[in-house]
Amino acid sequence: MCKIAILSDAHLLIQAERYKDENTRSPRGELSLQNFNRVISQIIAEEPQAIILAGDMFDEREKGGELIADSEAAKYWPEIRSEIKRLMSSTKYGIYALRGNHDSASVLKELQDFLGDGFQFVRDEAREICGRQVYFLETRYRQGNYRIPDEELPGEGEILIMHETIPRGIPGLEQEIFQKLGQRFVMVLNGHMHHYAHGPLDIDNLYSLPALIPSRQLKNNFTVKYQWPGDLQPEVRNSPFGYVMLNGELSFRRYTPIQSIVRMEIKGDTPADVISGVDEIYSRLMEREDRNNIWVWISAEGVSFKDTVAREANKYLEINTMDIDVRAKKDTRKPAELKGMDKIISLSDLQAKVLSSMPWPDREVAQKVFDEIFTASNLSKRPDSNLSRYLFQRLLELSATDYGVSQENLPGFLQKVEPLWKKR
Ligand SMILES: [Mn+2]
Repeated sequence: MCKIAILSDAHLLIQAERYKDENTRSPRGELSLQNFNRVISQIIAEEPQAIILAGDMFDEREKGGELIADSEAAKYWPEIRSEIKRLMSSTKYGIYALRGNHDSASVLKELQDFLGDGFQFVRDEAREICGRQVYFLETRYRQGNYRIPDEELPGEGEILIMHETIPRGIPGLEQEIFQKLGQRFVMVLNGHMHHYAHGPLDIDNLYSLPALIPSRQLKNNFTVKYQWPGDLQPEVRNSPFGYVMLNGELSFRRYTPIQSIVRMEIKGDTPADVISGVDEIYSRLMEREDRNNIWVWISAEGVSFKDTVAREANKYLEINTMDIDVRAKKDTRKPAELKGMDKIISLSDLQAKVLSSMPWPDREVAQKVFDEIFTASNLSKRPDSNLSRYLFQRLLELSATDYGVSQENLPGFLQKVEPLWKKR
């Protein structure tokens, strides 16, 4: 039986985001390319006869129907493509690719046109690879809970490659569908989750695939973790990144990235607490020998705005802060009763529902609206025109700058619309 390497979720093209210079690549992007080259060499050294890409290897880069139109991504693309070619040429049967929820079909088609028969983009079809029947179920990913209609599910087969959310503590594709697929196939391999796991949802033949290398899409992966408050001794663990090799049995192959992936968990009661937590941990990071080679993700409780944390973190120029996640501290015990809703829903549930349905940067504005306007005390007031006017003004004040309106223009505008309230 022959060896197949299965790779997933490298998210190669999003490294390019937000770097304005037209000709040079960002240090982050360079590091990702280096990781990619190294992991490709590691895979080639194992001499697999075929390769399967289980989705989100590239990420979306399609504007107005054009291929890789984004000038940022274009700086990375030739090198990514040549590495894919190097990998393909090292194998007997080539590469078979599934589209993930972040991939655009045009990127995969372009690779197929460029690389020829050795690269096949497979959509809701089976292929025989190394004498095995492999079905590629194109992603149906949606936010929240979702199903795949029965008629779109494959019949029985040997190996299933898919890219959906496994609902473990988070909403996702209904468990029943995973169970059904687990009964129809000998082995089900699912990307998207970024963590290697055998038997999630108590389905013995279901495997969750790891992310190949670190990318902006971290999904709780880390190699070093700091928690504040605490003794600030970091928790260090083996790299969760890598791929799987199918050779009779399936096994996880670890890839150790060049940089350390640092996760910071800060729990404060107030924004000031959070800032001192950031300061204390960053001072520790500055003592590390690898300080120029770490990617930091911050998760902070006790503060409403990313900016508050970012301003502090950015004082440490040497440390590369990738992303910040904030959660205001709330009294979640009291359910808010909302007029006009048939169910009583707690304010924090309502907030979670609304925020998860919105894209950035709207989500950031909505967060402010929840912090400052949709408070339990405002919502329990009598809904008269005075309250409406107040909420309207606060909403404008909070969101104006996010939508490119200067705060200075607001008082004049509010004065102009004031008579309209009085007419009601
Ligand atoms: Mn995905």
